Amino acid sequence: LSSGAVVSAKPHLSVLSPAQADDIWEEIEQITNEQFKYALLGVGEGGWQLFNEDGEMKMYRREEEKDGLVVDPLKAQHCVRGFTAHEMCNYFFSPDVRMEWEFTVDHMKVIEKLRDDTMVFHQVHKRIWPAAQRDALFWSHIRKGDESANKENNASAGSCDEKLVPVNSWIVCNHSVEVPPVPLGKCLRVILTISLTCQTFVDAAVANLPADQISRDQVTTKITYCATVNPGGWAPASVLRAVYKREYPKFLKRFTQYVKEQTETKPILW
Ligand code: 16C
Repeated sequence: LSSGAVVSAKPHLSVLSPAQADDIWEEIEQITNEQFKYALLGVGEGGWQLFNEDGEMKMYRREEEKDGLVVDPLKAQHCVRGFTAHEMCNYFFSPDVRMEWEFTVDHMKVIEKLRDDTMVFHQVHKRIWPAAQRDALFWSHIRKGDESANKENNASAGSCDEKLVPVNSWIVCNHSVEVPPVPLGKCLRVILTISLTCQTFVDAAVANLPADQISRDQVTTKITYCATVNPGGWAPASVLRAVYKREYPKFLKRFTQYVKEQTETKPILW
């Protein structure tokens, strides 16, 4: 763990009523499906502007404001060799490793574990002067993508090498909740919808081999990271856009590198 990090990965007692849990499940189903489709739409339509490019990594945004606050949606695409969609999504979802790669968080806690694949997190983020400190309360859900999406997106490896064959896809979706209630303290609460959608491809030359005969350097994952974050209260637009511009590329580069290092000596998790 990074020094000074306070992590609590163990939830306390279940604090959601059955009715609240039902509402969350309904929302999880709807938002996760929506985010999956939204990610696979790519950036061809929707007025996306490229604002950062670094090798295969491309970041797009749309300038948007709501009630005078900057809420620019972001869509980032990346293509990385050496690990699978399942591996990337597991590391993004797991509270046990979050503080090893997530440097915008001061401390986090699992508030509720609804199931192994679904938790409610509370995170207090680092403060950016002169704005007030932010926290976030959100459900996080991991699941395997619809098989048909792999076939439909056969041609959409995008900037990845054309001679790739789709294998599977995974998504982690994070979305703000209001329950169970967590006091604000000194923070303003951001409202977020963030998804990480990953598609595993293998080199066409090995596509017919059994999985255990395929090596890491024959595996490519196409990553689509989508984020819409409402800052939840006043912050200067110039500061916000500067933070976006700096933090998103930093996060995606650091996180993909982290997953590469973590997986390189382990058996492949398809
Ligand atoms: O998706 C990411 N991480 C996930 C696991 O933590 C999760 C995160 C959600 C929180 C995203 C926004 C929280 C507000 C951050 C406040 C600023 C921290 C910067 C500290 C710099 C030292 O889905 C990866 C997240 C990647 C980074 C996101 C940066 C977004 C900036 C949004 C600005 C909001 C208000 C800031 C007020 C000045």
